[in-house]
Amino acid sequence: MMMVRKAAVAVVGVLAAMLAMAAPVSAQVYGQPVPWQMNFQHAATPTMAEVINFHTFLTWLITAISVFVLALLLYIMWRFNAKANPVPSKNTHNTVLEVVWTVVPVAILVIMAIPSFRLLYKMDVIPDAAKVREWYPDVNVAGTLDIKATGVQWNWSYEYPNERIKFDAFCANCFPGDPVSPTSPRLLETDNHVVVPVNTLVRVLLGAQDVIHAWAMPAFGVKQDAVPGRANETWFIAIREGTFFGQCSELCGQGHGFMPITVEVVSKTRYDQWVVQKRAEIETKSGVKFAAN
Ligand SMILES: [Cu+2]
Repeated sequence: MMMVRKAAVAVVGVLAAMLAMAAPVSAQVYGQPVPWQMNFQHAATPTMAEVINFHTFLTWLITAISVFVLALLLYIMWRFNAKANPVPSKNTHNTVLEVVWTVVPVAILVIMAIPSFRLLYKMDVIPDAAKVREWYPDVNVAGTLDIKATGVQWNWSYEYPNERIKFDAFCANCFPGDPVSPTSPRLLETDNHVVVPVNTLVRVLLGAQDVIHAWAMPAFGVKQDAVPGRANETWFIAIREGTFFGQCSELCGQGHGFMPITVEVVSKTRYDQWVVQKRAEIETKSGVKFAAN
């Protein structure tokens, strides 16, 4: 009896933990992996919301297919075993059946391919604000921002060309003794955050200084290679404020695990303050004043 009670408590505990993982997150979102996580991180962009929906759709589809195949197998074991069916059929062909088992899987693949290619297209093409509104009518596009990210062995360098801001982002807690906290997870926190305003179409131009890196941000549904000598691009529009963590996702050498990406999504007001602050920082460091514009 005691064992049963213990098992029941364990099951309830696991279910509660799973529910807690699925529960909506607080206002201050930290897009980062959690222990025992089984699903994606919460979507912070409409693209990621679409990726999650597509994944859910595929999961149901493959579950239905697996259950159907299992049912067929069980039926055959029950109906056509040597005892139940002592005289086996001598049939070798059945044209109708063969057409069905070819056409139905092809139809299923087409059903999967259409939303898949539609989503891939949206992720690949850099849209303008009007296009984003057309794709995601619920999203309020407040403006655009261009960022240049360069992969370097082993850190990311960022440039905001229109704001004339430039900085490097190194891992802030990759090494023994570095400070780690729940809001500053190990191997994910950088000393300089990429700060972007919420509801803004951010276009990211990607390059690399030495070898291939990849700029990946799971909560944004973004993963794009940064290739030396080649300009790649990607985009996102974050619709939730918070701090989000990603990593270089192309094996780039021994320091590959130590070049995380931290993106802070803030209000437009806070972003404008950050730009002023960052420029002042750059002026102090370089001793050169920005020309008034
Ligand atoms: Cu890497």
